[in-house]
Amino acid sequence: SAVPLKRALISVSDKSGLLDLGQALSARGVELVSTGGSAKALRDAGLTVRDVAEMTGFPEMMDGRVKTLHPAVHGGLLALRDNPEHVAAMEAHGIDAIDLLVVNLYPFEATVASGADDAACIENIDIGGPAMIRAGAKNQAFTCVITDPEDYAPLLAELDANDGATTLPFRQRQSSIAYGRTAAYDAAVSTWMARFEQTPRRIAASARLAQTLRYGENPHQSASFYVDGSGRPGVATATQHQGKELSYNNINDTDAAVELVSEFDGPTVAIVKHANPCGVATGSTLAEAYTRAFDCDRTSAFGGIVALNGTLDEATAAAIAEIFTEVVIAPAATDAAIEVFRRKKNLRLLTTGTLPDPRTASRAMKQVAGGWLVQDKDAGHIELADLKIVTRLAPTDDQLADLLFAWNVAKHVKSNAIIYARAGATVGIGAGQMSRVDSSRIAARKALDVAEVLGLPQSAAVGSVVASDAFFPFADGLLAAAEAGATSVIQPGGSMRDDEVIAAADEAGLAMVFTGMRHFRH
Ligand code: 93A
Repeated sequence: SAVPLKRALISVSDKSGLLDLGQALSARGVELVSTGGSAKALRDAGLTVRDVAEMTGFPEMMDGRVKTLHPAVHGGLLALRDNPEHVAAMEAHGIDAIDLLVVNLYPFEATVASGADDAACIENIDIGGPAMIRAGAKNQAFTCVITDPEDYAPLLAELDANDGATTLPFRQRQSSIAYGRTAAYDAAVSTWMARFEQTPRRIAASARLAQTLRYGENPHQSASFYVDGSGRPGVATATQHQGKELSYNNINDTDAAVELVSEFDGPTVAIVKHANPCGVATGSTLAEAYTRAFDCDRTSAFGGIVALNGTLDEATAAAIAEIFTEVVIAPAATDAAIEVFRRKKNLRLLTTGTLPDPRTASRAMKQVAGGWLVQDKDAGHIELADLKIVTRLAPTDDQLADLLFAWNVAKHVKSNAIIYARAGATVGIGAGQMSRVDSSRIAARKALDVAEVLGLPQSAAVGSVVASDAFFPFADGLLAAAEAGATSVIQPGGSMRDDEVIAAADEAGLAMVFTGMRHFRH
């Protein structure tokens, strides 16, 4: 089952590690065949490369849409070398066996995430790459497929350990990775395309009744839960490990909680009540993040929904179990964590497998009397580079990190949303007020409560950053935040009175950044 590696076809968009790999393969006497950009990169590094166009006898054409879609390539990937008919066909048509396929795909997901226009997204749907990956992965008896630069080193180790050959177990493992990759890739394409599909009528057509609920938002309302078949990870597709049935409000709140924590990379926990977070925090561990989130509003956290963006471990479960919690949702849970909850009969534990990507496009519907409002889900995302510093004073790096943290929380808080945050934890959240100043006041009030709970000498908002989901129409809201102790501000900007608001920020010694994006949520 060991197949000596004589010929490799390399076609990669992500060229990281390419030259080292090319050199290592060349040094082992492997013939390199490659597509345009990859061939050029290898050649520029002084390696000998055969163009795939020479192998197919066709030039790469139609802006690269057709490069490798040719029997000379697919025959070389799919031929069973121990099948005399296959071998005869290779000889008759001059097809060379391809022992190794190294492909990574056009960056479709990243292109969508960058907010590129439809034409650019479509051009980044890779056709030839997945076709080759699937062909090579099917022919795992002879062809080894590598789809991730992370697997270059294991490949070379495999060759070293097997006298320049690949073994069947290695190829089988790579095949499964390969199909995982093309499945995820096509799922991303389908999800992106589905944004055109999701009219209320089509959603209704694909909806499947998942659960008849005991009642709706209130006991006198009957209700049910439908899933839309999109497969988006979250409350609709989660596995429930224990506890009684989810209620209508549980599902609604759990959804808000999962979507919120999915915005963050490091260990992060959100506690949600009435579809708003009452505490969100990062930490060096999830247990620490939970405690910090809990400290933001210990009263409201009672009977809340806790969402984690990482695997629920025993320590975190033990901390959560100290108070009454309705639902805990995480991508996964350790056996020990599950064991901690087993005694808590009223607590529902859900795992989602993975987290939803907050940047994937989808549609959101809301019913009004006599109709539906349909819009893109708010997949807006702000990075450091998007921020515009508008005050004389610039935020420090720590403040910038907190500003982005608070901003990402604000996206998930009902408008008007005002969030005070410090060191990667909310210290005061003002939600759902008709006036922004009132939300500011509530958030500041909460920061005083936090100080009392933690025994701080002054408001927890002192030295904090503040995020506002929409612009401050007047300076008053901003000044209220400064008075509460905030030292730096993130907001969309775009008010008629921006100049006044910026002048007030300068006057108050605040650092302020504009995002240029609003996050209303109603
Ligand atoms: O446009 S394609 O779908 N048509 C093809 O025939 C094809 N063959 C390989 N894209 C195709 N590829 C992709 O080109 C590979 O999956 C890889 O991502 C990329 C490498 O191109 P280059 O070597 O020119 O940078």
